[in-house]
Amino acid sequence: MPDKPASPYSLSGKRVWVAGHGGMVGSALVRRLRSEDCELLTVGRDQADLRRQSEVEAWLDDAKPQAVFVAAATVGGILANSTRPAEFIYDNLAIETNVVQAARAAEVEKLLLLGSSCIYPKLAPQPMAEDALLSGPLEPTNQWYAIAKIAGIMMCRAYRSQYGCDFIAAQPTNLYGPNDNFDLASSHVLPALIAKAHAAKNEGAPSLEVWGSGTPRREFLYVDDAADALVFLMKNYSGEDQINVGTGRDITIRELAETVIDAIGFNGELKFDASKPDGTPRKLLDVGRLTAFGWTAKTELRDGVELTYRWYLDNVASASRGL
Ligand code: GFB
Repeated sequence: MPDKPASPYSLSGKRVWVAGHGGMVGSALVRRLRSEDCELLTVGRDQADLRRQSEVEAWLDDAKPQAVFVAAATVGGILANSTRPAEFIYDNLAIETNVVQAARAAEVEKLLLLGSSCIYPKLAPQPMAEDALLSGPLEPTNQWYAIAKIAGIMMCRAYRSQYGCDFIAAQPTNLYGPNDNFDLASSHVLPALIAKAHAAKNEGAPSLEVWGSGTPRREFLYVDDAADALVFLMKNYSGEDQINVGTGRDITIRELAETVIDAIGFNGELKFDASKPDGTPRKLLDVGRLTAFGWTAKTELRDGVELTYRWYLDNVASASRGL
């Protein structure tokens, strides 16, 4: 396998920092790393705001992690990306710059930085292979976030090239699962549809609103599968390319909405709101390299939606009822 280290990087006995442990991906990494023989490190924003270089340096100096997962990011769906561009570009550039530089200074052995599938050009050939990076213009609705994530990937490459740091990047597709954001103004499509279908079912509403035309195609990966892939790459990959992490299968937003309402038991109609943006027409990752390394996703979309809905019922719906 190309870029495979001579022997896998062992997490055994290592001090492993998950930056962004409170988020959807970070919390899945924490769950996954519990089955590794490593010492897990986390830090709250009150102790180290990752947008502040001195706080990040002080934390790394003190905690001395050997391996770092950079899952911290300011993220959001299509609306949040287009209405809060400054936050998306500043927060993400700052987090990546501070963590990567401080990790080098603290002699971290291995670092994995998470990208996002919006780094690839709006009209990249599908499925999108790793070498589609920087081959064309970005999708305007999320270009700010994409530019920041591209910069993070390039930082890992630059630090590998100039300083010999074993810093790698992985490129997950659209993720969903426990700890997702279900707020309709800032969430991604899948948690938004879960929250809407749940409300529509409880209210006995005749229909549910779906943004856009329903024709864009997206690929969805359950976050615990993503965390498993990230740990796999931490152990088994050392190279400069960002490695795609996905299922290799996509569906239309209409098909996704049908799957969600069926799983939740809402029997009304879907109404498409053409005044809302569609975003990029298709986003499917080419997962050939990851598959060749020996990793494939396990959770079927329908099962993942059910698991996520159960988490939503226990953690979000119950809280909003004051239970
Ligand atoms: O998941 P999403 O917000 O972001 O939207 P992207 C995906 C598609 O679902 C778009 C449609 O065509 C939306 O118009 N959609 C339908 C909805 N109903 C809804 C709804 O109720 N809420 C939302 N949010 N969408 C994101 C980027 O792009 O992809 C991020 O904005 C990130 O930066 C992420 O890269 C992976 O898939 O278009």
